[in-house]
Amino acid sequence: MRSLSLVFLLLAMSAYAQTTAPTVAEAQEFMDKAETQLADLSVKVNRASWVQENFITDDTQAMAADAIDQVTAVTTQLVEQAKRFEGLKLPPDLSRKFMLLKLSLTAPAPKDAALRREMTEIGVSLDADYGKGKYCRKTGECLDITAIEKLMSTNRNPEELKEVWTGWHAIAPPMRQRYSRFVDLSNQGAREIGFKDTGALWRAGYDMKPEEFSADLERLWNQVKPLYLSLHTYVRWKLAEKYGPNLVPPDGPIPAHLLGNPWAQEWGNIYDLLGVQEDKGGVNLTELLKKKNLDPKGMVKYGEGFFTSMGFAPLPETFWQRSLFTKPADRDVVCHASAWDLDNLDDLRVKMCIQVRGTDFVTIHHELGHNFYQRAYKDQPFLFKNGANDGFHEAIGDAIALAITPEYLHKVGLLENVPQASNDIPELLKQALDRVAFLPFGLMIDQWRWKVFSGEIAPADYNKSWWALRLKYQGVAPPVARSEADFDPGAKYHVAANVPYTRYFLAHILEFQFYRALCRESGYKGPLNRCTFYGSKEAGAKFNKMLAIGQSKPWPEALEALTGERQTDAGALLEYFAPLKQWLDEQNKGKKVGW
Ligand code: X8Z
Ligand code: ZN
Repeated sequence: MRSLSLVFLLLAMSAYAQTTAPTVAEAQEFMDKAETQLADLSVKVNRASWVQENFITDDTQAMAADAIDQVTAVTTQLVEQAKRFEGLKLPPDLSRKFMLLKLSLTAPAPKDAALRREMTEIGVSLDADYGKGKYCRKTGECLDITAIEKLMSTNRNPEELKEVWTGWHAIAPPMRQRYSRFVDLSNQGAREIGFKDTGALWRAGYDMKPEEFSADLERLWNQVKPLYLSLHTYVRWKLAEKYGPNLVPPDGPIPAHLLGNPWAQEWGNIYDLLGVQEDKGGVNLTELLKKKNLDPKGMVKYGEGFFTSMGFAPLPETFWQRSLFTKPADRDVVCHASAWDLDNLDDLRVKMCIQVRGTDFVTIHHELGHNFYQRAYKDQPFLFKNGANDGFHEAIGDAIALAITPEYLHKVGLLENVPQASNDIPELLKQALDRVAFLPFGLMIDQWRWKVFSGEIAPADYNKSWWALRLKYQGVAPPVARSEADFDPGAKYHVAANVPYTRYFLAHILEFQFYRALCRESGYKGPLNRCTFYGSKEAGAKFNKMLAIGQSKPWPEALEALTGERQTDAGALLEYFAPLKQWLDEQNKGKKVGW
């Protein structure tokens, strides 16, 4: 009898707890438990995904899907339970955690377990299909994406380029149905937790209203657009000289297969076609690396050396044991470069199929930027272990890579003689081909995806709208007629793998802001493009201040900690390229701008 009344009492108490207003203490307790649980599950997902991306098989796919399904289920449930605390006045840190919890799934899932599982399996299968993607030529030779990128960087035969471009894009049509189902399922999940759609959830991660964020992007794009147009005009003119006006119309878009890259996203590989006279030996990074006989691991060592020179601790021994630096010959892996933090503490790794060439040297610094960021915020609570916003995470290593100047290369023994700074136009052009050409590409991918998620772009228009945006922002066109039998977005890793992309647009602006601030901190005076802060402990300490904040504060505070500025702003980028802009406009006189 007594025990029965105790049960009633307990039941009554718990019903009371559910119906009465929750307290801040309860919210705190809920969040502490949630963070412990999520941290634990994240390690399992990391391990399963690491194995899946390093050994793509049906089994590893199923195992990764299990782990992702589990963390998705738990997060969805926590978000649901967290509704109880809505409207409660919480301390800023705690309230921020509730917000971040809601945004933590890139693909929010329906509550229905079968639908959630279906979505997860589609997600993993698209990522795997991209990783396995190959184009087999008539000769029987099969090219994976690493080989295709390599070929497209140096081959200048338009017919072959067209063949390979078309071949790579043929990996994607089988993804189309699954992608559109994935969009529907994820949208359902987003709506169930109070967002209009998954794109709206993505846009909510910038400490401002989603509409304000869209407006901010427009402002930034308008800041850099004149520079992009000048570059586009010059490159189109030189390509028209090389390939003839039938292939490259002097007043139209540039065919996307001629820009040295499968997606026409970075154009540095066609630098040699631009007819720029290099006086007193420009710096060819690929040659320097080869001359030094560097292997992939040796290249990563240089990257680490830059960070340690600024006062960051060396990478742990396990980084060197567990990372993947070269493409294994005997199995499928996702070669698209990535940086990992398996245990949210010290188990840092990169996974990258490194080739000994300049662009990979830059990408290594990019990836290490992620790793050093991860370590700098490792003492934050779980939900704050992230970049101030996702653009910050992408910009850290890029800011370091900007400091790979001739002076730096000389200091570390890779370059004998430092060329005069008097004519840096060739170097600036080389940089712009990668970093400025990228800007409209970095913007258009999510302009497409946000509309896909909102339903403004229907599945029947996926490809048409993709190319309309490619034309609008980049001024590029497909080399062969496209139709809705194609699914060209799926031939880009981040679409297949559902990785938001606006982060890279932001990063390409932020990296110059970070770079300029680090230069100032190191005491550098002189033209911005010649600054390196290699060895500057002052710059390192200031950098670390921003990095250690992680996502614990709204991003303007993190930005201020390093730069003193609270707005993302392209001023530093424009300052860096000012001499080039002037030069391009002189060259372009009389040429049509735009398409
Ligand atoms: O995906 C990446 C990194 C990994 S986070 C290699 N990037 C974007 C891309 O390759 O499309 C870096 C620049 C843009
Ligand atoms: Zn990255």
